[in-house]
Amino acid sequence: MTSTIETQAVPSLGAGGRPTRDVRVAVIGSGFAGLAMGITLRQRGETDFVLLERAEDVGGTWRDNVYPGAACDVQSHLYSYSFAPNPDWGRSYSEQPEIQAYLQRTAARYGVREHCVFGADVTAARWDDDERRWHVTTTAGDFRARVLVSAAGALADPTYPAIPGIETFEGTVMHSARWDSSHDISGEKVAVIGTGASAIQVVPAIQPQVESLTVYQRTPAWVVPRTDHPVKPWARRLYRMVPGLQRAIRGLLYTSREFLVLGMAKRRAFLKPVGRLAKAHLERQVRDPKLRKALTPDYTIGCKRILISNDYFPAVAAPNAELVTAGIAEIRPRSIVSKDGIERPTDTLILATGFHVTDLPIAEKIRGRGGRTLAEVWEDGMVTNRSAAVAGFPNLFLLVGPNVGVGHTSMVYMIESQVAYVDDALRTMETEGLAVLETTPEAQAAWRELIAEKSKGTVWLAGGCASWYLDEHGHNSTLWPDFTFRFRKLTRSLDRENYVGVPAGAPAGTEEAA
Ligand code: N01
Repeated sequence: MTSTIETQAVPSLGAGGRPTRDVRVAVIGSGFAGLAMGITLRQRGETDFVLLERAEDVGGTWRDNVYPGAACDVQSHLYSYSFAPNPDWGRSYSEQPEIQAYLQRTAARYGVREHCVFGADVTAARWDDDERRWHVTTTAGDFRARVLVSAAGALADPTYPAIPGIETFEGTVMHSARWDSSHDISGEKVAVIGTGASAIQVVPAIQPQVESLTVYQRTPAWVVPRTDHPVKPWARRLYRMVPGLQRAIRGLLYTSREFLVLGMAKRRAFLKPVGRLAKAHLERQVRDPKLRKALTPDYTIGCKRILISNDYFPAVAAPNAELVTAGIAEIRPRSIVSKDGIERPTDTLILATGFHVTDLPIAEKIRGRGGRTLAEVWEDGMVTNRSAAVAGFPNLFLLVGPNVGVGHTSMVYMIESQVAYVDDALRTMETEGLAVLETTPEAQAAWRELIAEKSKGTVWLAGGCASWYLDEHGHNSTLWPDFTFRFRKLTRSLDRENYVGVPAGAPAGTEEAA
């Protein structure tokens, strides 16, 4: 791409008079989504872009989540880029180090690493109507970009529970996504708060090493068996020799997982066999009826993420482990007191309490036309056109934002769909010579309506659970509530009719008139 989006050599100074680097495209984040965007830009010859990364390495959530047992619960043949298959996956469900190494390798192989600005935490991004550019302030300098792509991720910023006294705790506190590998928990009295996807991986990984393990459960999870196995060397050789085989397996995995959507979003009766599988798994693994009852959810399977594990229940049932369901009354400097009045001495407290998903912190930092932040515009719920663009925020595209989440399949599929859409938007700007591309409020309203319509009667809304899939108003603002191939179809190319474009060179103020 030689002259995609209007570029003018306007010298500028950023906040505090600091020099500003001009780029065509600034991408926030270098996880799966940011890297995919960077790779796509590179592949079409664009070199004038940066990936602003607050950490010192690529990888996003796979760089950050280094807790013991961290692994993917989607098979690697599917949970990887379609354009970069890896015949050498060591297991069917890869562990965090292998996925992180894959991302590092892929970033280097596609020449994206050199576009990363590490240590660049985006503190503010402001649209300037006169310049028709984004001013992006980071901890590693200021940038001015024609187009801003937020790939900051939904599982990026941990949530810390507001439990009385938590700030007085004198032992070690670690969020699962901020694991301190230098801290040795061997022989300690350890408490884990949470029973989500992260907790059920960390619990069995640490249970054999600690003196005692207390799991504080607010809501039990439905857990199904994990069919994980090492990939034999001959199979890896075969994948290398016959790449089509890996593609075929990917296709099979994708198709079989889409069947879950039938039960989750169309007809809940289809979830019954999955529920029976989970129940049988629990009955097989937990003999104690009291513990089994405490671990049995009272909501429809699929309402919260279905978890996969073969070793979570045995770990909770181990002699050194205890499941506490009474709720936490308070945390004291060296102990935790549950609501039934029992005080348990605690050396290390692990918070497997999830992430800011429905209140994305990046939304507080991005200011569109008129100076309002995305968070302010989204006060009544996150609204977008096609989960990618927001009216009043010209030349901004979101990846892994509202209503692209999936609980049943690979997020990478959704990311690739979104990147193709943004890529088409950039091409449109190039071919039409546009300086500004902005979606309309009408398109947003229609997308919101579509999501609400598709969400009606789904297990996420009607399954009888509370989950981070729903926002504070009870709206589904996180999940794509249909087959993922339908999302891909709807975002295959830019819906140009839903955008207002301002040609390069048009006088200032044209935006409002358009
Ligand atoms: O977080 P969660 P997670 N007091 O929000 C509990 C992805 N992921 O990090 O259910 C007591 O799911 C909360 O209780 P409740 C995946 O998309 C993927 O585990 O709200 N408890 C819940 O049990 C996943 O969905 C992989 O009642 C409190 C837990 O903390 C997402 O990350 C692996 C509490 C939070 O569960 C998040 O998973 C790991 C409080 N104040 C994660 N606050 C893959 O394999 C919260 N809880 C791809």
